[in-house]
Amino acid sequence: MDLFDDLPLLTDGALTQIAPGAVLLHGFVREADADLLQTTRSVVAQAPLRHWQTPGGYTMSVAMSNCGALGWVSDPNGYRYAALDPVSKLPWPAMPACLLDLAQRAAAQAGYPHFQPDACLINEYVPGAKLSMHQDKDENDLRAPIVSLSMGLPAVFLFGTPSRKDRPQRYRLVHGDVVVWGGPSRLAYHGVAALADGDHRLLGRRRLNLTFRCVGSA
Ligand code: MD3
Ligand code: FE
Repeated sequence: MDLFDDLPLLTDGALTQIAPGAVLLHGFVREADADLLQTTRSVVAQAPLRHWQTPGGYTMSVAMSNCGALGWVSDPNGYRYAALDPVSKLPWPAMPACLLDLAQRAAAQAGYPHFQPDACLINEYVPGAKLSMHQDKDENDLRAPIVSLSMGLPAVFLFGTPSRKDRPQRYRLVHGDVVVWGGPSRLAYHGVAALADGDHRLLGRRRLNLTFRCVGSA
């Protein structure tokens, strides 16, 4: 009998159910990480990362860009999905095939075989950057999951419930992890704690997070 039989295997390829409908695929990107990163760099070369203003009048510490038909943006009038980058007035870069493929394979592995994302939000964190607790509910089809890919420095992810009052659980998300958030977890409150400093072999003092979404039309 193996003493470690009942401990979760947090190795690449392992899968952890973190909540009903939320599945963490440890190290899902495997050796494709440098290619995915290069592809992400080519997207942000066309659509620069920006610090949006929130409706509350704050400047976000996380810098954001998008690829795909629609992109998430914010200004003092509110949050929305838009087909054009409001600064350049250009369409967002198309979603690169390798990113779409990764998101679809992850969704299928988590039990969502027909995932067709039309938006990919790219978040860049530097040490100290954080994302306050929020729900993602501006998408029209809430039956579709959101797929997230973490790259670079590790982050402490705060994962609550659909009720704002419940205290969040904390999870560490590391380079190469993919999480699929659907079903009962789709409207959970969540956020990211202030990024701790560090030095990642590919990204230096940064974390990138990509979230793939089905926004659809209203
Ligand atoms: C759980 N981004 O962009 S990804 C966001 O690490 C966002 O940049 C975080 O929250 C980040 O909106 C978290 C994981 C994530 C994304 C969407 C979710 C978790 C989610 C939607 C519902 C529940
Ligand atoms: Fe979110």
